[in-house]
Amino acid sequence: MASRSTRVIALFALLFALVAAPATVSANQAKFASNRGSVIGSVSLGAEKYFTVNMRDGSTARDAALVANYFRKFGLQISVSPDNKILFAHGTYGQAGAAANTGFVRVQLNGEQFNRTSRPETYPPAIANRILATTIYDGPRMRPHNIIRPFGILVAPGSGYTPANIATYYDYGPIYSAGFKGTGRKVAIISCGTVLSADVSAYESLFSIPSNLPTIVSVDGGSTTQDLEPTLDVERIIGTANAVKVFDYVVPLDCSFSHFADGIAKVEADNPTMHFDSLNISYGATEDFYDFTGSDSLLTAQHADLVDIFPSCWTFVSSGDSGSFPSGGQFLEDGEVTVQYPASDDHVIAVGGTTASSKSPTLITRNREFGWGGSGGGVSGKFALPGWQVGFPGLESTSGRNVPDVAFDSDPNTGYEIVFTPPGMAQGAFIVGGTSAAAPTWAATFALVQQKRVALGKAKLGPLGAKLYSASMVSGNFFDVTVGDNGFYANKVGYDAVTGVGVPDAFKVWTYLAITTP
Ligand SMILES: [Ca+2]
Repeated sequence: MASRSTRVIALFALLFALVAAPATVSANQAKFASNRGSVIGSVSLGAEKYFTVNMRDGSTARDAALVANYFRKFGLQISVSPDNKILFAHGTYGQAGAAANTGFVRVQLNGEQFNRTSRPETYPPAIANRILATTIYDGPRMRPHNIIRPFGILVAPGSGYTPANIATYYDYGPIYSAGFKGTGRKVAIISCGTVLSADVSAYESLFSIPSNLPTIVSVDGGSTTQDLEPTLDVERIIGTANAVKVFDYVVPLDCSFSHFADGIAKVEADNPTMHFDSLNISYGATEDFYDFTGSDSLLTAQHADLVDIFPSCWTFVSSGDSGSFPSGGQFLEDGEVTVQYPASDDHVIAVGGTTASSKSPTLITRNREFGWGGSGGGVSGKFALPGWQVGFPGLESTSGRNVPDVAFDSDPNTGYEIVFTPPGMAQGAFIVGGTSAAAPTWAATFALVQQKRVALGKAKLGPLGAKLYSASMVSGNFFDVTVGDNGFYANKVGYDAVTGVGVPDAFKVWTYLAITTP
């Protein structure tokens, strides 16, 4: 473990610019000419290829076997999820292309290179009728939602918030004092790249957390290269709930839409036996980008997996770090206002961000907490209001899904102290923010709720979305963020598309969800 004095700050900070372009709120519904990118090369037919196949609703074991056998005829290895809803395929691009009657090309779009199908997939009718979507099209990259503190502006401790600081600021102390730290609960995360045990151990040592290392689950070949995102996720989860068990579903470092969707599929396939309390996703992509690049099937596949995980496991998704505008490189037209997927899915809790400033770097108590300019938020062009938003006052839209639902500190200028070893460099402590820090904190908080409910002999909480919104109507449960904006949308009294219903008084929300709620 490097000492605090060897901390490396902003060494490879993501250069991040919020472009305050004129906004057009109707842009979500605009019809964009699809742009499938410029072809820059071919894809080797012998190259290794993983993908998943989502079966249509109501599929039986017989249906799954029929489709599995179809793909096997082309030499692909197929395994079927226990619920017969997903097939996991492994083989080559040549085999995948032959089965789907398509080919593959390497394309470049907005400076990003990826593999795509050369024409739409087609199957014999008996197969096509049973398939909902596949992840054969690799697609562009999902974006992680973390940012290393760029300037060292001190509205928080100089080394970023520690777990104890956050416990003080957001009132977790009484939960911990009552003996609830996540024992027996499980949280899954999906990440591109892995987390090093040495970093987690050093973090635990730094903050006197008992040893609790994550379990790594490799998906699509996985990756052994460490990355900041899962490191932040794991350390935020165990920093919030020391004893919760984290399962990191690691997909390849390229972070393609396809690999990421396969990660969600694997969590769905495992959940009936693992019984996860929550799933954290700290990645996203501009919602319209799926249409734009012709990769809608990849959104369809992710959505189907999230629906099947819900509500036995609640998914918490970071809303994005580019405010109400598209994520980096995934712009569609100047000034477009958009949200990111999967935060915009109607079966997840979308988590936005605040700037949680303290009285001073050493006096950790709320000074001002306002909406963080980077907090993703707005109105989905793809998903209607989830049930828990129907009829709720103050929404930006009464037809489209409003993003986010809740928030937590995310401004890298406050930031969290995280231990990480950048590839090829020494281990150090970093100050990291982004809505990626907020989503895992909420996922861990929900695990604390379920732990208390189980201890009381209650059923695990199902209708979380509705209960969070009703909790926010009870004075004191949430701090309503009323100052700030994320570019297009402004904070206001009540719900806003920057911070949702606000940030929690953790003990009061925990009490409401675990004890007050039957
Ligand atoms: Ca508000």
